[in-house]
Amino acid sequence: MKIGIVCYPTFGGSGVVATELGKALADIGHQVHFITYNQPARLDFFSENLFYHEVAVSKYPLFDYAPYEIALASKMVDVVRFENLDLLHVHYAIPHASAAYMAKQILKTYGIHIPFVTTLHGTDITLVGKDRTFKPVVTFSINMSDGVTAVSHHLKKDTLSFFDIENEIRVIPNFIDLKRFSKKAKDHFKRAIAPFSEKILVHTSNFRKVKRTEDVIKLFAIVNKKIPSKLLMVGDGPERSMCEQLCRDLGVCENVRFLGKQEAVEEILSVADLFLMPSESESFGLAALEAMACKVPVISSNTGGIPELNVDGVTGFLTAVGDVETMAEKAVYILEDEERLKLFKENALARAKEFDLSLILPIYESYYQEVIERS
Ligand code: GMT
Repeated sequence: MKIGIVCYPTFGGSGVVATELGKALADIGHQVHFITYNQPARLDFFSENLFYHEVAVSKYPLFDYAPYEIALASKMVDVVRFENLDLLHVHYAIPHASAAYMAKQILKTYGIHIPFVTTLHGTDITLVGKDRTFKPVVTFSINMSDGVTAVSHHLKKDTLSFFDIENEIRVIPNFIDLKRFSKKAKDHFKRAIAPFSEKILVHTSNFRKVKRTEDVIKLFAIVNKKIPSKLLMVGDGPERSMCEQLCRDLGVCENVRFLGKQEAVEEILSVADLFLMPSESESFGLAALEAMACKVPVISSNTGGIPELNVDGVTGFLTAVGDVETMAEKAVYILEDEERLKLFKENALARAKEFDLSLILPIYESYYQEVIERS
């Protein structure tokens, strides 16, 4: 197949999933064309089956807001026409699904029929649940998609409750490439971070409010009083300075390191003993899956799609959003006993294997085929 993929080319989960999916499809012989405003973060190599088409938006003094959606739709029209694509797969409803709908209508005037699949990732739905501004366009573009997928059952349920959806939504969970995400020998790094064999806790995110990064610091401060430990904060975003101040207030600065945005997250996860995800909401929790693939158990909130991934008492623990005391208590329970920690680590990896790319890729492939055949 010749597939066009549209996504946000950033470190965000939806961009990562879209890029990894495109790379995997290219590896098995499909031709994949990425249509984005920047080279996707993990698409930094050459492959004969991978193509990248940049969406450039002109800036004119007249425009307070550059018309990105129109530039994107126009680029989709060009790529579909001149590269003879069979299908477009857009990740994130806003504005990718509505741009795909517009491109599809324009292409009809050239006598070209192109089906498009929309994958919902979470914030595109939950954001609209809170802010109704986008509701008519999102509802329409989901209903006009030739195929719709959601990354968890919880996200599907949320979508059906926020919008009037007539289309079927297929749940295809996110996946992990276990060839890349696996525990690596990084003893020198571990010694540098934790010279006295302290336990290493890790959080990775975009430091937005929804991630509740303050809870990470608060729960670590409790754990740190009981277990010699270090915390690595990976990523960057609006809440970072607040977290740095909180570390100063709670007196844990010397045990917390802010590493900023990192490409090779799997190397950091390779030295970790516990992953922390206290998010307010999370449609799937890809970062937790990445941790589990590197044999790291997860302390998370019991929200959104996380329970479909993290198994309470097996691969980690799930607690109510904001309950930092229980999160800390569960973290100590896992970390204080070496045998128990080992078991949780093995369970985390075993669970991650259920989301291996090799299992999820054929589901996408046959879904594409189904959409092409019926449209
Ligand atoms: O919240 C983020 O980390 C970014 C966001 C995105 O749109 O890229 O992530 C969403 O999509 C990921 C991939 O499907 C999911 O794993 C995240 O849970 C989801 N984020 C939220 O629902 C808050």
